[in-house]
Amino acid sequence: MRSLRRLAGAVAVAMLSGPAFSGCGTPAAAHVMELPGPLTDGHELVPAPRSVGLSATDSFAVLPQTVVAIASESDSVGLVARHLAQLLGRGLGGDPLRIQTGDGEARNAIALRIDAGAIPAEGYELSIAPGGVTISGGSAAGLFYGVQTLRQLLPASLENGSAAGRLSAPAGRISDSPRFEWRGAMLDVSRHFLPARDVKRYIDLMALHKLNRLHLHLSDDQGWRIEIHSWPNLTTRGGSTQVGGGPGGFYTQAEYADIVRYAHERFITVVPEIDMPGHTNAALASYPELNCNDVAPPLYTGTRVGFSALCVQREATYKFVDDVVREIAALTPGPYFHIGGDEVERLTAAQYRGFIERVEKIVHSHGKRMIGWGEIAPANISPTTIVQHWKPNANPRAAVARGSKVIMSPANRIYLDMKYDSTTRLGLTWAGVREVWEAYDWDPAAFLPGVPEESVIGVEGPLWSETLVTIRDFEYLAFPRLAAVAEIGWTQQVQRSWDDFRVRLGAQGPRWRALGINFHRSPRVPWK
Ligand code: TNX
Repeated sequence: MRSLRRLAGAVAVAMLSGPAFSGCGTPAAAHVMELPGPLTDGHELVPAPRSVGLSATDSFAVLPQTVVAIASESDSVGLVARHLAQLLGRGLGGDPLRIQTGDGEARNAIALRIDAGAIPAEGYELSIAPGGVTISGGSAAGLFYGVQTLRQLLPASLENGSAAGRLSAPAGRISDSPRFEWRGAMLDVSRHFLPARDVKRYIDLMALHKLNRLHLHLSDDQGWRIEIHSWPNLTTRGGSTQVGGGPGGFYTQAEYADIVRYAHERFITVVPEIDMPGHTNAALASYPELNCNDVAPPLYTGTRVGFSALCVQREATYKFVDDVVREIAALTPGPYFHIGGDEVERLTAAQYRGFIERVEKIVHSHGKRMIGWGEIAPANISPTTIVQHWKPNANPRAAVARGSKVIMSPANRIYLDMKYDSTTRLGLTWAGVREVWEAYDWDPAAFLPGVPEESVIGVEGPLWSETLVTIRDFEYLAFPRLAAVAEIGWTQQVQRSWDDFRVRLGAQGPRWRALGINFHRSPRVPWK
């Protein structure tokens, strides 16, 4: 694997090195370069790009007078330009860099442009020369990913402005695009509530590694976390507690919309989940009429699963689902709505299937594409519905055979809430204890019989919060494993190997420290 990567890298350098990179020697020399630390095909990027050729000698220096050059500020390219100008300005310890619009030549500029014809939609080409940088994106999202790569080529001190005036990136060329369209992370904000500012921080950390889907688990037995105008008790009562009995919390619709906007500006699509028909105690406790016996159960602050279910034989239940999906869909520009569907023990198989099939129609009537956990696979769902695989020994192939795509979140690999080892203070162990190499070293397209590459839409790392209270707790279980999820989602399988990844992962240490991330120092990783 490693030699394959080296070969691919060498070919890339040979193909890409041009007059701008007079410092490039032979391909072997280009790999050696003067980047600090152990060799990793000449770069320390996570996720690894498709092809990289970096100069051993030449570099581009970012100065306070460096400009970000774009054709026009009006569109989403302007958004990326402002993001870059702020990132670099802050890194230099000052104001955002100046943004220059128009076609004129700019000296000492970082030029951003769209080249939709030649470059895949989420792809980019980054070319760095001593006199200037150009990032071409297949779309604004591709440009944004090119910006994240440039960021990782600059010193970690960029992240906290501690290297005023000394930011430089090696000259070279990178050509890149992702393997999968779905590169996701899930936050369980139900078992323990995370305020909007913490969700935004998680979004920032996702963006650094080119993740593009934030799945928010907004309801469960222990808490309902999003305001629904037509059913106000869901939050006033259902949102009033959490695991262990703390104060809970919820997002107003304005706060949720603000999270969605913040994610969108980082090219991350928010995927709202309302878990049903099970995992619904918070809703059942808020409205007696959702219960078959018209009696609202008490609020629940434990961690058992499977005991709750909506009254699926009542029409009122479907009015409830319709109202909730309608209000959330109206706040969510992304195309997806996740209906949960997991771990229902209180219904017959026929009742469960009937419910899922009817709810799918409701989701479609509000213009959204349905997603559900693996349990929905046997129902007669549309081929547009996406199944999220999680449970060991449960194969969604029935849905795959009917055309559905699968998000791969196998609990025994990338459930980020599993402990790293038996000594980890936070987390659970039901799917095993998982160090970062186990989270990294598998191929989503070769994991489940009957679920080939073309049926896999991507990967997602869920982070369940039974044991997590503060954002620092969430970070500790997510990092470094979330970076493994990001590379599984982005990097071609032939380019991936643990031996190579561990070195690049170790190189993230200074940047993660500069960002204040509370990360687990996994053994076998040469942390810098
Ligand atoms: C299983 S994953 C669950 C969650 C728990 C999680 C803990 C899934 C669809 N259901 O309700 O929080 O395990 O790891």
